[in-house]
Amino acid sequence: MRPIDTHIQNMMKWLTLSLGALCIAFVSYSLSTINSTPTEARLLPKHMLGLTQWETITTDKMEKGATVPPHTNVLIHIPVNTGDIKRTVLFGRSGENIRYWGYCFPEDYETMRLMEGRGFPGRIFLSEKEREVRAAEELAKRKGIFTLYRQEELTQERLNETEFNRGRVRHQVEIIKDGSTCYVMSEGPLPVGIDADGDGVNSYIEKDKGTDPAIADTDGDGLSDGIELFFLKTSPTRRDSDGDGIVDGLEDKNRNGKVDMTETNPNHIDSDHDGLCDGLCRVGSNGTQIRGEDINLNGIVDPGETSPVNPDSDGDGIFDEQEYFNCIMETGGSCDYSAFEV
Ligand SMILES: [Ca+2]
Ligand SMILES: [Ca+2]
Ligand SMILES: [Ca+2]
Ligand SMILES: [Ca+2]
Repeated sequence: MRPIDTHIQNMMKWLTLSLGALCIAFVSYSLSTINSTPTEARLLPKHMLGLTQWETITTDKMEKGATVPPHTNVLIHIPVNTGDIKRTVLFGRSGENIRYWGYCFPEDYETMRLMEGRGFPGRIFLSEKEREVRAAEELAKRKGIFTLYRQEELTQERLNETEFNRGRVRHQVEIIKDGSTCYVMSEGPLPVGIDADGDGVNSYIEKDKGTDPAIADTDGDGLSDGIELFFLKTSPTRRDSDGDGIVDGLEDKNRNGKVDMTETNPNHIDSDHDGLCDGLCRVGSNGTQIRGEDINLNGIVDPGETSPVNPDSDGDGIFDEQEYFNCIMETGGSCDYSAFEV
């Protein structure tokens, strides 16, 4: 690793560990120089300027989607009138694996100036990973202290209680207002952008995944792009992700992004593992037969259909697929859903 990289990484670590004090330094500095210098210069104390690279993500870039580079001081300008955005959406839900932290200022510096007397005017945010690491550091510190001096008080409860949780870092923000200017420092690249259609997917990820940033449900299957991408892991551009004939929105009926007990799995053609697919699937050696459970593909168990979430729909101890074969034996083949045969 080049010395400059090591230096930047050390800086990153230092910045992270000194978050609270540093933010206050930033703000004091910014308030003292309002209107006389560029924003970048206002947000860092003089002695730190030039040590780490700066990059600004403009409102234009935010609309199209951009990447926050790692180990860089990044300023992002969130466009006005685009609606408040969750931190997790703004940074593309990458915070569970990547340490990042930052803070946002109100749209206008006048508001900030008015808030000056009432403590820190910016709002701090931390990624999930950052919180986890901080909590672990606090825990390690606490364990050390208790082991040496207060071993008798080392209960599980005390171990779980961290200084961090008791408010060492205050004013954490999860909803970021449009028009805000935010500073962010990250250990890894972050996909960043606005969420114009409110589907929980930012403009960078919409571009990356080929979904429409102006339509919340790109494939029109009843599930938003965000539910599909982040929760169900189904395709946001294909209505029937698993190809069993039932569209994703009829499989996750209550559209909560989870496969509940009474729902079929939109990523598995045979949810109850009884050998018959949830809707209708091509079977047989040449794929000319069509067989399944919800044969009219409406997401409801109608008379004449077996349940795609119960391998033994009538509870007689014989699995549905066997019942199907029994039916063929008894009727000479009229269970073959010939109406659907191709
Ligand atoms: Ca979106
Ligand atoms: Ca969809
Ligand atoms: Ca399906
Ligand atoms: Ca089945």
